[in-house]
Amino acid sequence: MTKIALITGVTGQDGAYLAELLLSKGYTVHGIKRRSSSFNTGRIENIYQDPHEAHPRFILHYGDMIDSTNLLRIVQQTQPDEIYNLAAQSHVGVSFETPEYTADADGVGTLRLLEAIRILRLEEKTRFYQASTSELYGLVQEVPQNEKTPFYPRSPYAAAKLYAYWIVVNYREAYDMHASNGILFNHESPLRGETFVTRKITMAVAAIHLGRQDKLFLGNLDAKRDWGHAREYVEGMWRMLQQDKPDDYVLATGETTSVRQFLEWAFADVGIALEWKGSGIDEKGYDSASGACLVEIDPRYFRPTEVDLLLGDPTKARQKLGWHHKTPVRELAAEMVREDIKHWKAMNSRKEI
Ligand code: NDP
Ligand code: GDR
Repeated sequence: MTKIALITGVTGQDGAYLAELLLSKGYTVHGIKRRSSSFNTGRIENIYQDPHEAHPRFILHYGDMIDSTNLLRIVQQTQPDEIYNLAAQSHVGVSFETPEYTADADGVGTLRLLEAIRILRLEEKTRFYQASTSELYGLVQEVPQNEKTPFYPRSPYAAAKLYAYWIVVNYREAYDMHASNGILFNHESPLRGETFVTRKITMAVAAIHLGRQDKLFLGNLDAKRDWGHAREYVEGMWRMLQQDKPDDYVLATGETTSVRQFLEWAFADVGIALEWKGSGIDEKGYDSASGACLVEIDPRYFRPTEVDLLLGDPTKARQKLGWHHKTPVRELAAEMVREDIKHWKAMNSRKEI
């Protein structure tokens, strides 16, 4: 029997990779996309299927995590074997600007989906994956961070995801649901949203290299993150739902890198060695060959409360799921720069038409 999956957040980075993975495994994949006045399906163009085709295996539904009846109806119509809840206002910085919306979409939205499963009496049929996050660890309590490390959220985003994490655990225990939290550390790719720091850097470096942009403004360069490749992390999500028993797992690389280091690598990939002068918000990065100023600090990108250091311990996922990351962060940075150079070149040729 063909398995049926429902993915919320299918138009995002992880949704796109996961939909592709599940289609390759023979699933019928339903995805929820938001109504938008501008195009928001760019990442899933390659797997899009015309709804007029006979028996499409990739089907999109309009929906929103803040609309209970809509979610209930989609779950009822699709009768999924697996739900992957990836939809979220996922930007930590933006969550300080939109805290109530973030709580609704990321926190209560998760509850709405779990309730849909319960109301429709699908507890025995439907397995549930929750996109939990290393942001739950927030203020450093211990490193490396594993499934037993205490949480200390440092943003409205992390607080909303903390609620989602615990409501998943509670529904698993209260109603015997197959519901699992993937506590994923940062994962990036050429499909990464353009305002997250890695992609912001690689797009700017590619644009500077091609003469389209002069410099880049960033916030805290000293934050450290455990960065892996998104394509590998969605495989881990799927593996969690193939286990006999639900559980919570950390997916991480076990290595941490500063924003500054990632930035230096990205510039090195276009042949530029950065030289730093000044300190604090007056620190600037220069092209050591030409002397041009390429990086400045803009305090607007500082967060009211920051997460300084994330470093995950993926031992449990390795032992129980047989999952491990493959792409080192240095290679990831190089791939993203390469793809962004192609991206800007394609934009150029589109302009010429
Ligand atoms: P993205 O921001 O790329 O994608 C988020 C998706 O959620 C998009 O499809 C977006 O739609 C959708 N969405 C946002 N708000 C709503 C809403 N109210 N109703 C319905 N859909 C909504 O995130 P990622 O793919 O990077 O991450 C996927 C999930 O994993 C998120 O929940 C994120 O918080 C979590 N996570 C991500 C990590 C990472 O490093 N990438 C690490 C740990 C957890 P649209 O395209 O229209 O904006
Ligand atoms: P993060 O990712 O907050 O870890 O959340 P992001 O790339 O936004 O920030 C990482 C670190 O870089 C610092 N930083 C900047 N960040 C952004 N966005 N823009 C800047 O200009 C900038 N300058 C410095 C940040 O302060 C931070 O320390 C991501 C999201 O995908 C979440 O949804 C997910 O849960 C976590 O990863 C794990």
